[in-house]
Amino acid sequence: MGKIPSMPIALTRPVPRSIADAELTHLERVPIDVERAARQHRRYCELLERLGCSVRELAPEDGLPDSVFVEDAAVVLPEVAVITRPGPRSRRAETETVARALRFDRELAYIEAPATLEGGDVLHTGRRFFIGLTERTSADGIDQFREIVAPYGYTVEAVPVSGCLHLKTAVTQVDESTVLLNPAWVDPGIFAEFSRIEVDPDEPFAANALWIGDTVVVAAAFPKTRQRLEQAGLQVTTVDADELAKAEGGLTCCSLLVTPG
Ligand code: CIR
Repeated sequence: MGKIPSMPIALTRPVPRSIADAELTHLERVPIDVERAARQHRRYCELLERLGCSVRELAPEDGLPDSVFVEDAAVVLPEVAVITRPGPRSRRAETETVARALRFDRELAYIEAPATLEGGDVLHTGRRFFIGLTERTSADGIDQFREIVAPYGYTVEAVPVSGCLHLKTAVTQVDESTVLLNPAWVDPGIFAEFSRIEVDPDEPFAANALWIGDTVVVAAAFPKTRQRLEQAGLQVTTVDADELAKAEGGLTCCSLLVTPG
């Protein structure tokens, strides 16, 4: 009998009441409609379920303005979960509840002070990691990550990023052999072994797409990039995320995918 495919778990956390105070680095602060952001987030979670994820929602953390962006708090591999150390002080407490949620699924390892590392900088493909060297992820954070994962046979490459928050703001994987990227923010040459699709120049933030199973999720605000992906033969679906984007969050950052180990 064939192996029954096991669904990835998607950890999520609801939009906090304080999201208007979210950290911003490359965006101007504009008012955020909390109800609308929460509605978009619920639709996003429903979409994850439809795509075959088992959504496990953490308790809200209304006092932590960026707590909906759970991707940044951990990187989960089949062998270990690396609990990160986010750059901004305001985000550090987010990791405690994420670690607690993961402790029965995985052995935990920690990025230790003074190093910093955020999950949004970690692009995982097969046995390789590309990790953005950014304002949020320091060189010693990358070194610590490498030491944690090397015993399991993973390699780690540091990638310079400029003009955006995280590596995955600039590039994400959209199938086994293809990345979607914004060449203004990351050097496409680093991904020479992949087929590369560039975002439409009018849609710089479209590079943050979420690949689940045989579907690529793109924010509804990026129809031109969606078209490029479809022309490349990829199956694409969209979700509204423009209210969450005002807090400088994309699609990958609203879930932490845990593939059964
Ligand atoms: C921050 O600046 O930390 C949040 N406002 C946005 C984090 C987005 N995270 C991600 O893309 N992985």
